[in-house]
Amino acid sequence: MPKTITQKILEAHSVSQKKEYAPGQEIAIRIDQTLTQDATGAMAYLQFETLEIDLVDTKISVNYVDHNTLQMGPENADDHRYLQTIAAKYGIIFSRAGNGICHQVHLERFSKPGETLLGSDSHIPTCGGVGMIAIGAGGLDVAVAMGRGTFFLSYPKVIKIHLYGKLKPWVSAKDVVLTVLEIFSTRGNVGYVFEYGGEGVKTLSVPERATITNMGTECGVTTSIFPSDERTREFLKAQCRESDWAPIQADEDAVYDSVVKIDLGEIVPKVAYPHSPGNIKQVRDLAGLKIKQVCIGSCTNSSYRDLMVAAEILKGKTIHPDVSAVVAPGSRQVLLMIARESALYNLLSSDLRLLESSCGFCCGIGQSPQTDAVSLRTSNRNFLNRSGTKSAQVYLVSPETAAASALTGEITDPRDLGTPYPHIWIPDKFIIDDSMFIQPSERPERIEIYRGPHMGTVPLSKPLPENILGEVTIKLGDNVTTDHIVPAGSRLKYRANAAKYAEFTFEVVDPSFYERAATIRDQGRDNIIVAGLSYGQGSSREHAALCPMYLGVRALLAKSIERIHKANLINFGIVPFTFVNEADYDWIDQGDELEIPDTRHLLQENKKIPVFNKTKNKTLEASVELSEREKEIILAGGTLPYIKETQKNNPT
Ligand code: MIC
Ligand code: SF4
Repeated sequence: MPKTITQKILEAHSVSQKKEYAPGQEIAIRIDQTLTQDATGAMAYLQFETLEIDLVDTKISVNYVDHNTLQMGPENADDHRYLQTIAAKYGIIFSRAGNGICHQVHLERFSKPGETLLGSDSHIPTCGGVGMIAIGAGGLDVAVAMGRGTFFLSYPKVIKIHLYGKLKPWVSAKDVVLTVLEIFSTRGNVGYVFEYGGEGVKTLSVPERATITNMGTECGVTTSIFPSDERTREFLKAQCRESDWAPIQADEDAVYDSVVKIDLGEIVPKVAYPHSPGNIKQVRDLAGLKIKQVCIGSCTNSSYRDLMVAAEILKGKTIHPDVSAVVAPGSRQVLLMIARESALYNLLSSDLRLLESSCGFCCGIGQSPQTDAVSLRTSNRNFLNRSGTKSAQVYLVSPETAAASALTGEITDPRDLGTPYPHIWIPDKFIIDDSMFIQPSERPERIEIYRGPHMGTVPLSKPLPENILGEVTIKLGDNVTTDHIVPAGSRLKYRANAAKYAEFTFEVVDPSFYERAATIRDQGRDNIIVAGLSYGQGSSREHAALCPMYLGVRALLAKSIERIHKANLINFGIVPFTFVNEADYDWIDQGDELEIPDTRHLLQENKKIPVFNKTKNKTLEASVELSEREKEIILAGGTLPYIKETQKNNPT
């Protein structure tokens, strides 16, 4: 039977031994590579340690320090040392702070067509740019995959995005993915993979493809993937890794769930306006809006090509005096390359400030804009307060639009600059210097794990009770992101201490949530969250489930839930209910007393579950979509208690 690229790779990695694969069916796949980063890594490895495994069971596992390299206070530096000793002991490559953003570095140095990659970050699909199945997940799922080599996922439906034509000057990969977001929006895409194909693919280099697969995450798909072709070979060859290349194409008559055609030649510069990457307009529609800040970088747009293009646009000019502009190269390789060319000189002499090769501004670690400022960024997310300034208006654009606007001080369509579009020559060979990777120890038994004094323990949930009885502690609307649930930025340093970090749960939307939830928990009642559509968009941070669990949240009742977050809720024993009838959402208010009786039994029977709103004296219906395995996990109170239970019952 003819197959899509997605089907080929998934089926070749399946350990489920199915004769046929149907969308929605849970399968287990073999994971070749894993990736963690410091913001999610410390908690992931604390959980990994509880699995009591000697060495990772993957071909390659890499542990990056790239998010919080600013290190305000000792917490981050302590965590980084913890991560380094963990890596040395368990067979994991350690990428030191300064080596670059995990996705960019992994693409350059480890990505391999046809393999699978699982990582504790939502932008793992970046490596789909070389034809890998690269999936983001919560830290616990990655910990389990490192230990056991497998990962469970729902067999996806595949949408083909057929590209044809060629991008016009001043239009680049970011505009392509913003067009994809315009078509698909940030919700309603759970369970799908975007598979790119068509003649237009050839016109895009691997880093451009990676910009597109990176930001596909914002649509909520399982992953995005490109074929592996001569352009992929050219990229791997430049990285001195041609032997890692293998061709991968979809079969000619492969069947897709749907096909969407995009003419690259018709795309114009686009922008995502506040506060969602799904709010798309043409740059020209916003032209003239005064800006205060420009940030070029992040895992979406920080490749050699992106920075060279920005440098060429800025060459010999200076940025507008009202604009504060920064650039963060995606990797040390990119930084070394632009330093070797005169691009770094051009950037700096245009008055841009150089930041470390790290995530930094993208998740609010530094560069918070001034009050009410308009900030233009080449990153992938503009959620409320993510920049660290709640009143800031963050717009997401291409490097071309960012550089042009930095010069004029207002949002500017780069086509209107009136200068020729810079042609960037991509070298045949990049600078290869792997000295900032530290290989695992050859004597792991001698490694002692370093633990900083602030580090917490892994909180565990209890088995699901017969009845859930409690209060709606918070009622939220549509599109609640994990940035709303638990903040990044200056709070990121508490990620290894769930008890401390939990104090900031829902800080952005309701600073009194923590007190309320802790009081209800201490009274022995359950906390219940009610939400609208697409709850849990955005990042993979498992703390968005872990912290609510710590505060006694037992159930979520939403109109719909995003993939990674739903998996995280299950991992921490929170029941992910959805309304059978969405209109019932209006029958619940914050503070209402709810009773969900006989939950254990009804859940096992796959029955609709009655939710009695005692305050309104009204019964609503909820459902929970879980595989048999997930049901067991929820009943046990989460993945770690479930693993312990199964180990006790089947000691081998
Ligand atoms: C992000 O972009 O929000 C992050 C920070 O990289 C997260 C991971 C995290 O929350 O630590 C992600 O996208 O998964
Ligand atoms: Fe880092 Fe931003 Fe990419 Fe997340 S989205 S990995 S914070 S650069």
